[in-house]
Amino acid sequence: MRIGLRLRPFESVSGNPFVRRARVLLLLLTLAGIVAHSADAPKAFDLAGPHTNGLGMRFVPVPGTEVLFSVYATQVRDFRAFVRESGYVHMRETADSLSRMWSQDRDGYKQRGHSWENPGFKQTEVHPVVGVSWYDAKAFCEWLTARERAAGRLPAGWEYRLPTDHEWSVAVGLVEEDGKQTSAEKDGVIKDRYPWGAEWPPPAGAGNYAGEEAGDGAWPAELTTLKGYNDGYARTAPGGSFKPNQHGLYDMGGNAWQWCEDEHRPGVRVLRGASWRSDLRVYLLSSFRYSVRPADRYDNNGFRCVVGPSSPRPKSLSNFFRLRGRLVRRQVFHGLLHSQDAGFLHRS
Ligand SMILES: [Ca+2]
Repeated sequence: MRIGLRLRPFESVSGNPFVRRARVLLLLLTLAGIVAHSADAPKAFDLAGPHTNGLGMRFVPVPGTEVLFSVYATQVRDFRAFVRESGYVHMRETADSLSRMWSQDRDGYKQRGHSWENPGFKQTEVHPVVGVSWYDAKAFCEWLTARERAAGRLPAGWEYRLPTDHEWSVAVGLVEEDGKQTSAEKDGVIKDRYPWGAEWPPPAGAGNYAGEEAGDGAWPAELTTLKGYNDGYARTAPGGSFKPNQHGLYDMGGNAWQWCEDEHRPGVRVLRGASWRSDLRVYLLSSFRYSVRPADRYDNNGFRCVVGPSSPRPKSLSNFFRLRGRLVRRQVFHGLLHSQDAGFLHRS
C-alpha cells in the first residue's frame, strides 16, 4: 500500500510513455525482490516449540521450564560441525595434561590419547559426543548461539546453553524438587525414582547402562555390571535407541552423563543421568548428582543443550545478588575459556 500511495501522484505528472514503462518495470522488479526476500527469510521462531535449528537439532518444550530441550544429547555430527566451523582446538593439543581425556580399558581409567573423535570405541555421527569438558560444552553453546543469531533463527534475548540442574530435574520428572536448593542439597534425596519409573532392577529397554553386555574383554575386573539386564550396547548407543520419556527426550537416563550449568560444589560441576558405565543403583536414581572438574574429559561424559531466555529475571533482592554472583562467575569462566583453557584457539 505504501508503494502505491507514493508512486501514484508521481506517475500522474509524467506523460512520457518510455518513462512510464521504465517505472512499471522498476516497480515489478521491486515487488519480485520483496517476494524473493520473503521466501529466503527465516521462519519465525515459535517460542512454544518444537524447533529445529540450523544443525538439524530438534528442541521441544518441557512444561515447568522456560526453555526448549534438545530431544537428543549433543551428537558427534553436531560437535564436528562446531569444530570444523569455529576452528576449536581440543585440549589434548594444548599443554594442560590434566585435561587430556580419560578413557577406560581393562586397566581402568587412564589418559591414552583419546578424544571426542576417537574415544576408544566406535562412534557414528549420531552417537552422543563424549570426552568433552564443561568448557567444551559451553563453547559449543556459545558458538551455536552466535551461528543461529547470524542466520536469523534465534529470537532476541534467547540463547543456547546447558540446562540448569533444576531444569534437568523437571525434564526427568522430578518436578517437586525445590529450585532454590543447590544440586548438592538435592543429591540422591528422592529415592526409588528412576528415569523409567520406580521399578528395580530396570525393566528391559530402560536405557544404556552397564548391563551384562558391558562386561567384555575391556571391562575392568573390579567393576560390576547389572545382573539380569542387557541393553545390547557395551559402550555408547546411537541417539534414539531407547524409548523417549514423557516429554519426547531420549537418553535422560543412561548412555552419557550430561553436564549442567551449575557448580555442584566449589571447583566441580554437576552432571546428570548416568551412563553406559553405570550399574550402581544409587547412580541410576533420577536425583543422583555426579560431579567432576569442569576441565575434565571422560569417555562417558557428554551434554544436552537447551534454548531459552538468556538469563533469569531477578524476583527479589536476594535473587538479584545470586544472579549477580552467577554472572560474575560466568565472566571468570569466560575469561578462562579464552585464555589458556579449552578456548577458541585457532589453528592458523
Ligand atoms: Ca549398555
